[in-house]
Amino acid sequence: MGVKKIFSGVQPTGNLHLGNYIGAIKNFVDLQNENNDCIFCVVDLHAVTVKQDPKILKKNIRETAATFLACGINPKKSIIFNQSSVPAHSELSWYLSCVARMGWLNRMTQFKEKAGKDREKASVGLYIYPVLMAADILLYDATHVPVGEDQKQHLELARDISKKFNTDFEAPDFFKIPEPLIQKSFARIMSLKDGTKKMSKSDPSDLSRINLTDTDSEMVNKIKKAKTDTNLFPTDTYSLKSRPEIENLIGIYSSLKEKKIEDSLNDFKDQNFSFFKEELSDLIVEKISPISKEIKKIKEEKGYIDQVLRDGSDKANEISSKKIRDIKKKFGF
Ligand code: AQP
Repeated sequence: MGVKKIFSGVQPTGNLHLGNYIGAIKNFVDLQNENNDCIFCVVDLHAVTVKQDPKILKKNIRETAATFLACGINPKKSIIFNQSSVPAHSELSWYLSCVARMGWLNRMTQFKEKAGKDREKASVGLYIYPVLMAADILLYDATHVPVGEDQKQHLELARDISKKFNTDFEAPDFFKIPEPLIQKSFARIMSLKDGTKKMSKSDPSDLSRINLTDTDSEMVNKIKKAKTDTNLFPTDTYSLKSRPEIENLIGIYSSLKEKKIEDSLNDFKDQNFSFFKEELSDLIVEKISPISKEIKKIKEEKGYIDQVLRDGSDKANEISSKKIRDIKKKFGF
């Protein structure tokens, strides 16, 4: 297969965690190293769809960029920038919100989950979040978008918007129809405290997630306290269906070991959970500790993160301003 044009983003809404790493960033690095054209964005405009403290947001934008770099995204190979430094994202989002239909947005389950019961009080931005996401992707003619499973519906919407624009303006192929790249297994890492909820930056309990900035002892402690049950260690994948916390821990182990679930279960045959948890925390420390140390080092390099973001936004502005010029012509502006 030829070179793919990749776009993906991460919100600077707090410490990135093992779910972001396994579900998204690990995949970003692989795609980059397969020599695809990659753009990775710190999506700060998405972050402000819910209220943010400006000082904390500023820190989180730099921290997210540092995490990209520490995980292996190389600014010499990929474009790394923050969304608010490229005005074309907001501009295209407006044009596309005139193409997208209310009925399509009404179906978005993430809005329903995030807005909760008090939907009337949710920001309009939260409601049209998927339109901004479509703009992010279509602006760069991305052909493939690596995301966690939770973003699949938003990507389908981006495809629908792209098709409708191309039809409405009689411009077949003007926007690409982007393909989601969702990992077949381990696409959704769950909370360490509740196997039915996804691991999330905004979960009030820090024990629910492994942050990529955690120290070794914090990681070990969180795995020690991770919820399990009193039954014996599972021997087959079928029994995992009714044991979400166990399924999640074995999923994390298998993903980091790059093994099939069946083979991981075999590794721990006749063992107890405390032995498994020790092996799992050793593995997490082995994989995440170098990232955590690298994040710290990058943050101490004065001016480095700002320089990377500046260079990235120069490149992103150059590509996106050309596309905006063509889009404006289509509208008759
Ligand atoms: N638990 C997860 N398992 C697998 N993939 C995940 N992703 C997020 N959580 C998991 C994937 O990471 C990428 C970046 O996500 P994001 O930070 O932009 O948004 P999010 O999905 O809203 O992440 P959080 O942690 O749940 O943030 P908050 O709490 O702020 O809403 C995406 O590709 C996502 O699929």
